Amino acid sequence: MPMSSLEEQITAVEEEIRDTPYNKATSSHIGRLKAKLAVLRLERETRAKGRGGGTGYAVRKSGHATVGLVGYPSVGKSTLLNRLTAAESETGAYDFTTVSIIPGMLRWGGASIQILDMPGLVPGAARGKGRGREVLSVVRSVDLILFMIDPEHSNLRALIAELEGAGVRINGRPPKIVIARTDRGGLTISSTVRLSHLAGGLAGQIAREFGLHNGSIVFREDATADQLIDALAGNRVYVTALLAVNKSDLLTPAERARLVLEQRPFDPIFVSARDRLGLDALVDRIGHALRFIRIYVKPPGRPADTEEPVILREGDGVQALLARLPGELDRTFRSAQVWGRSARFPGQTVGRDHVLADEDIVTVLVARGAARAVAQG
Ligand SMILES: Nc1nc2c(ncn2[C@@H]2O[C@H](COP(=O)(O)OP(=O)(O)O)[C@@H](O)[C@H]2O)c(=O)[nH]1
Ligand SMILES: [Mg+2]
Repeated sequence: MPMSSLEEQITAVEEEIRDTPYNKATSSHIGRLKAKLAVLRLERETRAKGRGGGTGYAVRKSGHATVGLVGYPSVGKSTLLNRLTAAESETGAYDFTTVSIIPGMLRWGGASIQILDMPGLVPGAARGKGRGREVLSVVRSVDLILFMIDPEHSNLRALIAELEGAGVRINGRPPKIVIARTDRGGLTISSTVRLSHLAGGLAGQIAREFGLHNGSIVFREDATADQLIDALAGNRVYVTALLAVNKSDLLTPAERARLVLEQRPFDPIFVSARDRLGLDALVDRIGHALRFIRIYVKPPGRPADTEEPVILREGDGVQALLARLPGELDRTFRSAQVWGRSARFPGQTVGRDHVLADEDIVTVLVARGAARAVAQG
């Protein structure tokens, strides 16, 4: 099948979905179309990867977390980046001044946060417009998306649709659906709750669009067709997003109030990058949203280093701590001892998979014969 034909099929299905009014009678049909579209988009990704596109785009991640700054041209992304960080991002009053992804670094508490200005994310990015594929692959890897709008460009719908189409789910969580494939035996669908969106065999029809004919699907929530499609596609990323409204120096209180209503469920942060208004509050919101945790390393037989905690993220475990410490701990690690909220009792002995909590104290023990020095954070 030649390339254009795949693009044509994608466009045709997108149009059919757009042109079909949604109601009880059409919901199954739309569910199947969405499944078909998801499968075609996966095929497009596979082909792009085969051509060497979409992977290994040259943005070196550094710091404790990475934030992607996403918004239409001229809303003030470069100005903000320059205000918050030491980045050298071009600014101008016209569109598309910045042509590549520009990184900057900012500090919050003990954490360093990398911010990437991603101007190439425009409608049509998934088709490769404006280096869109590369930009989308970077967005998929960030820890937080910071959307930016201004009073003139406040409708994020097209950008969010572009992200959704690339498998990015904003402020969501993975659906509670467990899928297993087998070689034979047909498809079993079961659920622990009543399924109100996927009745009438729709779940099975969607599964078959994905080539799932044998195996099982277990629903642990009343999932929608979209959620089932996400679970079947398997390559979705769930990213937290915040919304900043820039150029708020131009807004009247009434316009501000209108934007707050319009942008629900976001809780917008009003800033003026030019006049440096609201920037501390913005950085605080970013820092809290990234859910950093502080780990105090205690070398064996010595007090914990409470001056310089190791910064990790909520959900990180001992393994992530090892990666942050000097030495070859990944190889020589034997066990760890933990004091604090994640420990069942003070000094509990744990392994690499143990999930840590904010302000835990950890001693790393290495295998006998390995260098005993466990450096401080
Ligand atoms: N009034 C006002 N103008 C701003 C503000 N921030 C940026 N601008 C102006 O908006 C234009 C576009 O800014 P730029 O940072 O290049 O936007 P980008 O395309 O999103 O990177 C420039 O003329 C900036 O001076 C702001 O907070 N208030
Ligand atoms: Mg710019």
